[in-house]
Amino acid sequence: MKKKITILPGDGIGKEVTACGKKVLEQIAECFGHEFVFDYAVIGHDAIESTGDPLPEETLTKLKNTDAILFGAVGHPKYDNDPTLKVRPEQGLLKMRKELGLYANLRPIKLFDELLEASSIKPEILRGADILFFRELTGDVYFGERGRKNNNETAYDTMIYSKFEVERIAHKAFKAAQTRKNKVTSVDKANVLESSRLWRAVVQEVAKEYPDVTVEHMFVDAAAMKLIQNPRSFDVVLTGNLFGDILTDEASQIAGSMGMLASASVGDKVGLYEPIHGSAHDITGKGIANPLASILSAALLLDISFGLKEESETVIKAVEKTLQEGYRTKDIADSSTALEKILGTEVMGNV
Ligand code: GGG
Repeated sequence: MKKKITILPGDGIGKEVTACGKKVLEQIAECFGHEFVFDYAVIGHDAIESTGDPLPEETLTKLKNTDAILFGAVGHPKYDNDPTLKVRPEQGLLKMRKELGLYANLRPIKLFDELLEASSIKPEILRGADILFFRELTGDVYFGERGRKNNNETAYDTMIYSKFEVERIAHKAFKAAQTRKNKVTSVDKANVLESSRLWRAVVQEVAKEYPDVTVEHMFVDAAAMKLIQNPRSFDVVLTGNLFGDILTDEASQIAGSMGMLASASVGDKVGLYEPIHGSAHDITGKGIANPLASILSAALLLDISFGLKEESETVIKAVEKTLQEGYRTKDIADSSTALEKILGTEVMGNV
């Protein structure tokens, strides 16, 4: 199979982890006789520095003409405490999702047995937890009207959803549930928010087309609690952009660390694969970033965009074997782990 993959390293540790994801893809191509052609593009802070634009036109053109995208992260600490900076790295990410129609963000939360002790949650609660989040990605407060008024003393962001936006991601979530445990938990805040009442009504309508799937509706505050209290009670979780952003960071504790969580953003065209973590400038350049989220994102890319199931499974098994061999980065090491075994690109050797 011949395919073009565009690498979008972005900022901070995005560069380090996508380099590892790319090496694993190269290894897979060699082992299975595929030809993957790679090219690069800039986004985020790096792109602002070089072009003034967090998503330059040249990048967008490349992304519209590729078979799949392996993305790292965007962000830079200089923007965190300076509201006067109007052009921000995250705008590149949001614009890319909108322009490429990437409305469904799949975030699998699966704990490798080897990491049972790495989590702050008790092993007996965690064992066997396996959740697939569907986070809506192109609506909600991220794209609603926002601004300032009253002489800049009042700020607002609008939570907004339209029926078609909820429908299309709900169908994806229900279809995925049919291949798993036939259960969808739809998370909203329908006791307070009008956009959530629409969300719930639309999900109830879509659910009628999937009589074999059990659907439950849960308020986001209750879901946040239940995720930690009883993670095994979830199968597919369907939720909006903001709630999904927050809940999946929380759910990373089920998998041991943010450094373990991969994601796939899909819509009607090209697929984009990225770790859920950000640019982590505090650890950039130290060689201690966990590359597994990027490597597992590469596994999702092989499966979802290229339909290469065996190749994808090979990557996941290589990650498993590497963990069994005792390799760890700091974020997943418990007190009993031999820290001299540092997780770098060992996964490649196990492919
Ligand atoms: N790889 C994920 C990433 O770069 N996250 C930084 C960020 O700005 N995230 C906002 C979001 O995912 O909506």
